[in-house]
Amino acid sequence: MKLWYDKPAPDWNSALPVGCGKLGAMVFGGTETEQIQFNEESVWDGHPQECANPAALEHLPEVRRLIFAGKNREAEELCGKYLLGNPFEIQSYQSLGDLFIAQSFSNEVTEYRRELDLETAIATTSFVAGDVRFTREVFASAPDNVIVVRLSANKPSSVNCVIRLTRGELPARVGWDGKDMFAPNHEFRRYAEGDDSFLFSGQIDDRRNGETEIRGLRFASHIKAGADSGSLHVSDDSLTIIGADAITILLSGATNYRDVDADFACRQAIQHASLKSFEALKSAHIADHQKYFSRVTLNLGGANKSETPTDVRLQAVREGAEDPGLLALYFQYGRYLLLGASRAGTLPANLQGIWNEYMIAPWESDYHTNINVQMNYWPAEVCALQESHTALFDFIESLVPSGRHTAQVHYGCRGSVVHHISDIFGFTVPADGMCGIWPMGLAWLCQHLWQHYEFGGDKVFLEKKAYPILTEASRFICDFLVEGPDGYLVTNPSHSPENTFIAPDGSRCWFTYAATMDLMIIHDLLTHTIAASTILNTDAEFRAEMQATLTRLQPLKISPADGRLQEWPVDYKEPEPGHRHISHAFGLHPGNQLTLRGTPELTAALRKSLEFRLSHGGGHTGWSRAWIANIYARLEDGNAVHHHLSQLLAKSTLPNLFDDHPPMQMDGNWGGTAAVAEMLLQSHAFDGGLREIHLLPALPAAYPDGEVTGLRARGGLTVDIIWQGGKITSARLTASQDINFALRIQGEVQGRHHLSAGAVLTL
Ligand code: FUC
Repeated sequence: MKLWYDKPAPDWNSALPVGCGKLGAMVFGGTETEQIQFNEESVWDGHPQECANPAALEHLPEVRRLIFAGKNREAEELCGKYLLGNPFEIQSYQSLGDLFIAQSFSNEVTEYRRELDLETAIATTSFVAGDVRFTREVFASAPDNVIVVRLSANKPSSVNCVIRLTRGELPARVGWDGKDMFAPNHEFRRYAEGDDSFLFSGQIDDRRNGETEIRGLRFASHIKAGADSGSLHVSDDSLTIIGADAITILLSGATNYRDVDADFACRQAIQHASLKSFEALKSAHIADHQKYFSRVTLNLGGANKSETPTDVRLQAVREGAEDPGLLALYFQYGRYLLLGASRAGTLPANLQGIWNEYMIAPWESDYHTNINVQMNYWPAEVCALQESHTALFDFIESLVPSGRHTAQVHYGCRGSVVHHISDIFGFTVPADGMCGIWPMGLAWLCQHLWQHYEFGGDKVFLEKKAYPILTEASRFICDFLVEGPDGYLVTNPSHSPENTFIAPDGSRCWFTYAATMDLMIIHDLLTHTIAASTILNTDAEFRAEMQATLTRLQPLKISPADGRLQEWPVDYKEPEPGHRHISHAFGLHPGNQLTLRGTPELTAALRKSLEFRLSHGGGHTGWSRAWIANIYARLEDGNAVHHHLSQLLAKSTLPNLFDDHPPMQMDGNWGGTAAVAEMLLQSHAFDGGLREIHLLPALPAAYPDGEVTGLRARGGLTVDIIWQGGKITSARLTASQDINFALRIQGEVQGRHHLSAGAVLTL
């Protein structure tokens, strides 16, 4: 389980990531110049501020009236003028800095190799210069909250180097879209501390619109080098080491986001870690990583190509080769990346996970809630990284108070609302243009809270964490819905994420009422909130209100013209028929309102919509392709899953196996990982009211032999499966709680089963 290369990384998209949820780093593996670009999760431009816009509520009735009157274009003009937040933008997540290690060799470098071992979470670069083998190991330690870099050689006194720490020095890294943004917006100083440490410390200058006060976060990074023998000299901008047997460099990063002094936090982390030997740091790191990572194993068969460099394997897949081992590696890499970007107690994974080289990143490297941040966590439960999922829950909870304010100011509604983008400062208002006027973010995010309960069965979590948020989101929805032209309850204004339609007057429009995805998300949310209030035996009155609301919700529609599931309540023409968002698939995946056997007609109609999208060039972004693979898994079409996962690797994957939107965006990695799990195990459906556990629901012909262990199913099951010649040969289901379930294997019903907590079913 290694990514490996026989050359240093020519660029960031080839560098190798390490991370521990709070800190992340990209290792380039250069020989004479090693570059380690690093991140700390809270280095964000911006600050908490009032963004709600009172004009919104004033104009909402007129917007609604115009939309119901079919005057979509006029409504849109009002939306653009009055419904957005003020301000309606967020600032970017930023790189914290770069560590450079310069070494010079008089001899040619040979036997070069750099690799990332997913089992130890260590990036290693090694090469020979003259008669000395040099090795560098880099890891991000969750237990010790530092990045550790170890330089060693197989001959004593051979390690000589100069270490520098910089921030925002590389102009090309400042603005991703070519904008002329060369000066990083920070106040910044670097200095030596003691005789073995070096640091920088500063503040993000977030002044905009003539503001005078700097309210950006303070940030810091410290390094401390410990040389085994040799000499160490520190100046105001570098550390020089001469004649060491080996060196251990500890790198920390922090901001004052959580009300601690950034410098103090860095100093403390370094002091604590420097009490340990390198070996002790390394073994604590490996044990911590393996506690989570080794829960799941996967073998998809195929030839063993581990002797071939990863970029060469990827190139072969681009040229049409089959490489099941590379997909298995990609799957485990997705798990590795989620552990690297998200741990209990950290901020959740953003658009780039935690790895970002820019000061102004693509889409600010933010939290998009109309697919992206959710996709990040699709693999979390099924792939046994449920602790990482909790970072998302804390974040959702942190948005509730600001969302409550937005719900009131913008819509005059109870409850709480989140629109389509957010940052770490509680941003919940509509932003970023028309697509921002989408009040479904919190409602969708609630699915994750519910799923965590479904998989793990933790009632305390349901009561204390999930339910209060579910009710906030549901209250907002109950108030936001209005009666539509057919007497049903509908959302208004409404749009299908990022997609437009042709209105009857020929204009291209965003807004209508009751876009299908809204209806599906609302169905999902209210169904789960009702279930939760029943399980917790609470809020009977509100439960009745939600039940009544659900009954009156506008039904989904199939186009009389062509049998596709409609994306909007009116069968509008589409200016972009291959659009990347397939929002009306929500009910099938990630939701479960539609299932292959439970709602055959709607599901068949959705399949038609999907095929239409694909025949018009759909699936062109990484995350979109990954979603399509998940949808086909729910349609139990294994060969289509295989096709789209192969396309994901071939067309939307960078040399370091990061997802390529383009540009790099990590949701596709996690969507792809979830799709692999989804082809092997599903537990979202019900059969006659009983939870259905489906083994190998969508096994592609391309993987006739394989084995998976440790996947999780809803209802508290851990599942191991072995298959040969395309057929299951054995399976083991271990229950963590009492469960009654219907078993299905490769499409065929296999009876009903009961397992008590701790019991095992062997097939
Ligand atoms: C959504 C998508 C884009 C991109 C952005 C970050 O807006 O439509 O493709 O992924 O998020």
